[in-house]
Amino acid sequence: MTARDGTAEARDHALGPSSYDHQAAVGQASFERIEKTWRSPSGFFGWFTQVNHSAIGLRFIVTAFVFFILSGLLALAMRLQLAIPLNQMLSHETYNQVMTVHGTAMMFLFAIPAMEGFAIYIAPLMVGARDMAFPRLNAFGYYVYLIGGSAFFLSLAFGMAPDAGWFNYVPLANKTFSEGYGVDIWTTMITFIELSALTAAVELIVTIMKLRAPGMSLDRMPIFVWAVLVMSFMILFAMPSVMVASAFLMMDRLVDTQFFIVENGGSPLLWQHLFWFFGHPEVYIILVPALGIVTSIVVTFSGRPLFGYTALVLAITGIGMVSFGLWVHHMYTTGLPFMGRSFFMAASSMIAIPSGVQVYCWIATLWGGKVRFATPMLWVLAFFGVFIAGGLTGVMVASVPFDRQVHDSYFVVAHFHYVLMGGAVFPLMGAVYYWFPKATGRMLSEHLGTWSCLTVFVGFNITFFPMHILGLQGMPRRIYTYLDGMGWGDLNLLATAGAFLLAFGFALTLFNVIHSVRHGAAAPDNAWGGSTLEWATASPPLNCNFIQQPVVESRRPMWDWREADTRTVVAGLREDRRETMVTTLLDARPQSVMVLPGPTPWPFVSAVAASAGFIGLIFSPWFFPIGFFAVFATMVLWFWPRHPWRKE
Ligand code: HEM
Ligand SMILES: [Cu+2]
Repeated sequence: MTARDGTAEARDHALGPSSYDHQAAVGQASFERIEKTWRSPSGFFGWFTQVNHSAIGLRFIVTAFVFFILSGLLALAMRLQLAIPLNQMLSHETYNQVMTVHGTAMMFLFAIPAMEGFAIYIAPLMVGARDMAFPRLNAFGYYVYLIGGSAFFLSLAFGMAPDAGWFNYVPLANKTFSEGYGVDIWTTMITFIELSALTAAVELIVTIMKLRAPGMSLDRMPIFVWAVLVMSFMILFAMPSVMVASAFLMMDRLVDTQFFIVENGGSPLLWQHLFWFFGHPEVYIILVPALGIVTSIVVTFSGRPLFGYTALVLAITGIGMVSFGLWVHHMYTTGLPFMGRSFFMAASSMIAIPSGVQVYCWIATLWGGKVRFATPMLWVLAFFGVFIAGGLTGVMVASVPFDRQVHDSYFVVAHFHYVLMGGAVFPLMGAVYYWFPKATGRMLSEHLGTWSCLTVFVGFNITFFPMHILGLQGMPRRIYTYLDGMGWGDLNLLATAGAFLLAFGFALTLFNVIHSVRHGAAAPDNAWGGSTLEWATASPPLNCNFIQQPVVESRRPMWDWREADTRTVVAGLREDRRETMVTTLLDARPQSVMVLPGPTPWPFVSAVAASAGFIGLIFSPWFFPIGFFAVFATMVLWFWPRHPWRKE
């Protein structure tokens, strides 16, 4: 397919149509009517009623990055504590809490919601839809996440945070060994936050399958949208497993069931299976959309069509499926049968194949293009370096004999930070630089961005590379301090210094964002000369996304309209209510028109009721029925039929 695309076309991509005149397309009067129909209410109370995907998506992103900063500060506290032997800055109780909250929050409150946020913000734009399929459910999911995440961090402020690690193993997490409320807070909050992930997944799947603009058949979907689709299905299959696990544990602790208690026939290994059946795919739930981000950036900045579209789609889907067959590699040391371990060892190594295919496609795309090294591309280059290093140590620990040596040592801490920072944080930073102009209508400073990327890259390697060596020297993970004579002091001090450089690098981007929101240079509609539809709307996007939904004729509509914006559009949607096209699953042929609901406070009220129930559950099982009825009551009000158009 790539041969046909040819590179001649690709070589000279101009920056797209500088600005499509959205107003002239429909005329001033219609433009204002449509924008009024789709407008989000403003003001304090208005904020609680907003449902547009761009509003909710942006909130997910901002909230996730706030949790990233908080968890990052906890990481700095840990690094300070570990800088020198026999340090007494943090007590061992505090260290355990800080470590657990850092790990849990980074995974559940930062990485996944940040990916969901970009998916919710960008995917509907990319498929040319006017909003998501269930805008109110979307708002509900956000409030659940916000309240659950905040309660989780508050527990740390009250010194009652969970302290059994992010995978919360039993028997350590049983009532016998973990008294107090910490573990209960963990189990309820996890269940709670997963609820928000599930709602996001459902909406994304339906939006991508049914609301694509006419002509965007499955094989014209941007890779980012494919990645979001795969991520959403993975969430759907993986999350229930950890929800079941934490519900069991909650019941063990609250009403004395015996799922995990050995003396009464329960099984601690059951926890590990249920947790890792979710936990391994979780890593790929984070990684897969990141691969989509990387692909978007690679295509735009190489200025040529993607090499190997089909191969990339198959690789991403393949990674999604294979990742459900790897979970036991976290349990090599639990005494499982030899055959079982061998199977999972083979499967774990196999994941390197689709990963390799992707790297090959990216390199080939860059190779044939004329690469522009703007900031989003720099973050992607950093991603290549870090992520590939993490992948290599991954293949090492996938092997049973090697893993038995380094299990629970700092080698593993180094490995998973290379994968998670490489696979999630670097692409997310790229995404921030790439889509900031779209979301705000302003450019970020390239100068600050370059320095930020460089410092983060160097700081990251100084922090985490030494941990490989510490691990091989035998330093176990999850210890709050170590003896002088172990010889681990120098490398730990180096790692701590690196962590501060790393933090400084992130601070540069934070400053860049805060400054540029107001003072950045104005961004055109298509700020980077991208090929996909999010660049076809204004920057920031119109309330209705597209004043007229475009009709898609290839994989790169924006490049088709490069010379002159000759877009074909959908006409005839009503202006006085929120309408968007519904199309067929495979070919995206027009099928019907969907009317989307507008602003309402009920998702917020419902989320508060659900939160009260969940948080109460930590203290008494009676909150289960109370919460249930409260949520039910708010849902009745939420779904009360009051659509004005029914009267017509
Ligand atoms: C920003 C820089 C970061 C630093 C300096 C850092 C540092 C640390 C440290 C010192 C530990 C404790 C190791 C131990 O005592 O065993 C840790 C654990 C962990 N970190 Fe990070 N980290 C960072 C970013 C991240 C990110 C971005 C993620 C995930 C997206 C993450 C996920 C985890 C997890 C899952 C654990 C394990 C917690 C546990 O053992 O239960 N970290 N990190
Ligand atoms: Cu795994």
